[in-house]
Amino acid sequence: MQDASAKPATTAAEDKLTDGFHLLIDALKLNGIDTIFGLPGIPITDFTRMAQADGIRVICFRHEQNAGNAAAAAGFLSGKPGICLTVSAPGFLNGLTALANATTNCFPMILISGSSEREIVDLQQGDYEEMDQLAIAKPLCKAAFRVLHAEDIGVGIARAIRAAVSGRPGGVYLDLPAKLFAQTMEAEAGKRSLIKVVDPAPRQIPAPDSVQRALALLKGAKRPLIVLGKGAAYAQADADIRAFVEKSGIPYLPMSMAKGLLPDTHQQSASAARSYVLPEADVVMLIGARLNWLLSQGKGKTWGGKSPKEWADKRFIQIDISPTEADSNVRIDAPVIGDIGSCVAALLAGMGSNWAKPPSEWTSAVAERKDKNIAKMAETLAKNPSPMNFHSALNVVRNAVKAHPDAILVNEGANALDFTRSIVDMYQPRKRLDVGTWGIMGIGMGFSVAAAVTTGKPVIAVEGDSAFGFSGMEVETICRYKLPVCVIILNNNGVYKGTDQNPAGDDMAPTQFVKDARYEMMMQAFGGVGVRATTPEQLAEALDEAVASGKPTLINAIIDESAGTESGRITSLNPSTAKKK
Ligand code: ADP
Ligand code: TZD
Repeated sequence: MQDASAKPATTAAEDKLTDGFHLLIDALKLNGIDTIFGLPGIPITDFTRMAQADGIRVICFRHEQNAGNAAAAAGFLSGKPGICLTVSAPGFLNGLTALANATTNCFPMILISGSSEREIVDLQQGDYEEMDQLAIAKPLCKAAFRVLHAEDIGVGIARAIRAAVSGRPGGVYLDLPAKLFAQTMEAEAGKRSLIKVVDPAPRQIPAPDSVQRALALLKGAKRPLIVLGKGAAYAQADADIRAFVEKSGIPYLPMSMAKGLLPDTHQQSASAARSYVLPEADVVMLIGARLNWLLSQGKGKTWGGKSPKEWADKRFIQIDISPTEADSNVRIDAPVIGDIGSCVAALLAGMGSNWAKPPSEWTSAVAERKDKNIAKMAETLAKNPSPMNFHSALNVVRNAVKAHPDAILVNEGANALDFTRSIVDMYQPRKRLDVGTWGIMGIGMGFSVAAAVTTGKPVIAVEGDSAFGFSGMEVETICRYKLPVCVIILNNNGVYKGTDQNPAGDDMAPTQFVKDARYEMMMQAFGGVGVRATTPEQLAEALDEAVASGKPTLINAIIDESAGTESGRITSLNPSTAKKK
């Protein structure tokens, strides 16, 4: 029986053809890509429909930057490149910030943008959304490609995947002119043109002598320290990393997105003694962490140097996949170049069975500092001031993450970031996503959507009220896809805090927002749950309910508007004027 409502039967000749739309879908599926984050419009709207019809999950956003951030986070969490799909010029530019941020953070993603007529763009004759996108993307990502012919789609996707995930991961741009989508070719030939990428991120085995050099240095150390960075979290070598740290007995510091690789409550964690271990250590082993600004470039007072730029008397071991990372700031005495999984496995094997733990003077001195600071923090967390402050609110989040260690914590803001990082312990790898290497605001809702879609676990997003504003419209996206995301806004009425005053007029100060803003109503507007919480009890009740129900929830947590300092812990990066009024 023929179904009268079925689409018109294709002719035999049409059956033998395929086109750009379908080759692109087939190429992505062939390579295990099952999700696209994007925003439709000319020339990609039909592509989103066809991809969805073909079983790819298409998650559409309200702004391309958030789709791009989602792709980047999906890339970090899964090790597969996250895909962001946008329209030409303005959509492309909106996605570009996320692509640049992904590259900076070493997250694999591919930004695929439709583009206008090449002939018109190149002669600058004024096409709809005219822009030379390839040229603009090139300096901001690892690689950029354009595909002009349908038979090259397979190669284009293969090159984009390899560039995104091999070596140091990063962002890739793929330019697809509108005409390409409708180009047809013989289906059989099309199929043969596709490439299933074999071993997209090949292991890079470290040179055995580099491993020996590193172990010798570590063995001779009196006050060794391990620093785990987000590269270590990305590498998905969790068991070996933990085994290596435990077998070595060396205190370790996790960078913010490496928290949870070993549980933050681990006895070797030196997080609570950071300002003691950095200057005191004599040998430091970096595993997937760069000596950039987040680590004071490896020099100066943070590291025990006497002046801001002085190199302290230290030896560094650096494990990284990028050979040019070593010596970028200070001398690296023992670079170990390879993928972290292979490097850590080689180190473990090389340690033998009777590795001596570090001297107990060192480990007990670290433990003493740490215990003192943890006790001090416990005292602060036990206080219950009115109005709430960062500590009393975040104590609630700390308990919730302890109860739900598989939940993913997304975090942005200034004080909201610094306090969350130090107060909320993480227990499992890759459960913390934050502002990363740039300290960028705006990742919040994109990362949350990706975390929920990629893992299916509950997501708790702790957001400064300013930070939330950069991607806040995506609460609609969260409601539309019914994602288990609970957004907590630590609302102090402004950027950093809400108490600045304009000394010269009626406008509010540059850092101030509308007072008592009802952010929770934004979530209610789209059918989610919105709660205004003024006490830790109210916050705890709403958060528990959100995690239990999995319903999209926004908690407007009202905190003391005078709480917070300018730029949080990086106040000193603000230039100050020498001119007196
Ligand atoms: P953090 O901000 O946590 O200190 P960074 O982003 O500065 O971390 O550093 C991450 C480092 O990890 C980068 O230098 C990158 O080259 C490296 N890296 C990423 N993935 C791997 C991997 N699979 N193997 C080895 N190194 C990696
Ligand atoms: N724009 C972008 C894209 N990134 C940035 N980092 C900033 C601006 C500057 N900035 C920060 O570095 S933190 C921050 C801004 C605007 C917001 C801080 O306020 P908040 O958090 O309300 O989010 P706290 O808890 O009140 O500090």
